[in-house]
Amino acid sequence: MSSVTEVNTTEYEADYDVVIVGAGFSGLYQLHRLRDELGLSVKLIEKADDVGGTWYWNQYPGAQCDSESHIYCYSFNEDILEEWQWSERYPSQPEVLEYLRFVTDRLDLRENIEFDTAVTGASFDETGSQWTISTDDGSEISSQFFVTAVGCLSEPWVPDFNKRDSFEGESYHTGRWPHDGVEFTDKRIAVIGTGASGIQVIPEVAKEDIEHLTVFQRTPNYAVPARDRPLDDGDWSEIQDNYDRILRNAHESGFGMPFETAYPTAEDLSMEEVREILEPRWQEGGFRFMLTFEDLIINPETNEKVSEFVREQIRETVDDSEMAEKLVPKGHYYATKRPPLHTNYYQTFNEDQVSLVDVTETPIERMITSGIQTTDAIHEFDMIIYATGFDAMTGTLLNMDIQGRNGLTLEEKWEDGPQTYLGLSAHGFPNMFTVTGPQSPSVLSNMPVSIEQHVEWISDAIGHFVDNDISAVEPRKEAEEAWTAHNTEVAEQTLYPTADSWYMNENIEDKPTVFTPYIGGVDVYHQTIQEVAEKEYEGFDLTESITDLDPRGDRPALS
Ligand code: NA7
Repeated sequence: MSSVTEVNTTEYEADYDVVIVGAGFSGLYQLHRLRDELGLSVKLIEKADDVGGTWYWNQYPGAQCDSESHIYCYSFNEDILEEWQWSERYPSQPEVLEYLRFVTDRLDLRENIEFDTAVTGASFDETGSQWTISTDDGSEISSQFFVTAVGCLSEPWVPDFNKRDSFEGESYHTGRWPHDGVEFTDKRIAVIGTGASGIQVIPEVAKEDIEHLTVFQRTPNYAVPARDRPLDDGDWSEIQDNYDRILRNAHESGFGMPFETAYPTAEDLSMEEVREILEPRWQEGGFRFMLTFEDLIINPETNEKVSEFVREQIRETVDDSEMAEKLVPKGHYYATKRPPLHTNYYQTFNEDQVSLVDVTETPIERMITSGIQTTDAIHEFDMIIYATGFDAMTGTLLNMDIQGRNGLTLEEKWEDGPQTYLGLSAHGFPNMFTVTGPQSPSVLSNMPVSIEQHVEWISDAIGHFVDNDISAVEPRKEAEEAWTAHNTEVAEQTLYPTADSWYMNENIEDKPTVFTPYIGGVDVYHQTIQEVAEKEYEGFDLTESITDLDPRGDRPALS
């Protein structure tokens, strides 16, 4: 059970009931739910000049969602589901952005969004049980609740290469791509990084009338063909006829996708039998391939067979055997780093104007005015594209200077890695909720499914607190410790911790090595957070507001 303390807050009227940060998938739905279903006063603050979040910033050529379009969408509104028709199996960045603009206008959300405004600080004032949020235009506003909807991969990361700024040509990060496009014609171009973004941008750049493309690869990836295709009216009516079932299955699955794993294990199968099973799934493409064997991510024997199958496909696709060997991943298990989908990625390396530098053999020594110097050569470029990823999961949250009770900063609290209760809240930070925060399924799921779970849970919780005159709500330290320990325990039963991935914070040197998302499954997770709500927010301390107590009276100590 939760415990309730009583305190007077009537003299501390906040500007808003809720301030939300971020106008991507999460923030938009959060705004709608709180404003239109609960009737609360809500302000949404967004750094960009439009909605879209990830899909606003990542406008590089080839940017596309790896989830299939009919499940990469909101499911909460029947009319929106009926009115919107996706054009491709996987939605490209422009189409997702258009969709989010459509939803924004359809729900009339713009009037509550302050664009072009970055949050520079947020601090919790204990006396009034409210947050003060500072922004880069010098303003401050207050709210009882503070909801971060800042995404998991929104803080671009550029490695600290020696003399990084000395390069005098053009340079771009995929996660901050210029919205008026980039001209590639006749240029010598470098792409650093072969994660999901690099794997999407590389074939698109190679298609252009360029002089040369050089890919700098540190870790080869296991990329599975997307097999994208247009969706016609026939496809669409089939989806519409089954939409309820498809979306229900997605919400009740482990990864937020409506595909069932077909086989329990490959442990006892020969490589020949594994090939027979995987071949049709490889031809079908997409994440269904990853979900072939149930124990893929816990059983090294199954994983090794699936990994070997992917290696065989790469060797078959790339003509030059030396190049193929460089592109074949050997040092980590399949899917322990984010498994990308691709369209013609490996085929690109058969083109004359494309070359590959393996930086584990010839590391980058420094950036120079004309390009990149490795241990064995000087490579001259007109343009460097950094596809080097993000300060994932915590980067944006920690850069917002969030201060909880007694001036404790989130940065101090998470010095050794995130500690949360349910990936939704943190002890010492009352009345703050994180949509798809660290230690929730987030990036290990089809994001809109996890986003809807969180937004609906947070909305119900805030509605309950408002209805019951709860002025402050904060998870207990023991509840948070138990959730953090559970996260680690579940992760340790899998192969994930064996890889140097951004799931493990390993892409950035100073970050603590810890598995950051929750791998217990979207379905299990949903049940857990629902039970917490049903038990009157078990694990939280609730502070009730009444008028006849001293506002500076007893408060739970920051332990
Ligand atoms: P990722 O998946 O973090 O990929 C970043 C890539 O950059 C990856 O190949 C890294 O190699 C590489 N990298 C990072 N630092 C260096 C240095 N110092 N030298 C060479 N190469 C480097 O980011 P993405 O943007 O591709 O994808 C992020 C998510 O966005 C994706 O999962 C989707 O959810 C959408 P490494 O593997 O670390 O050796």
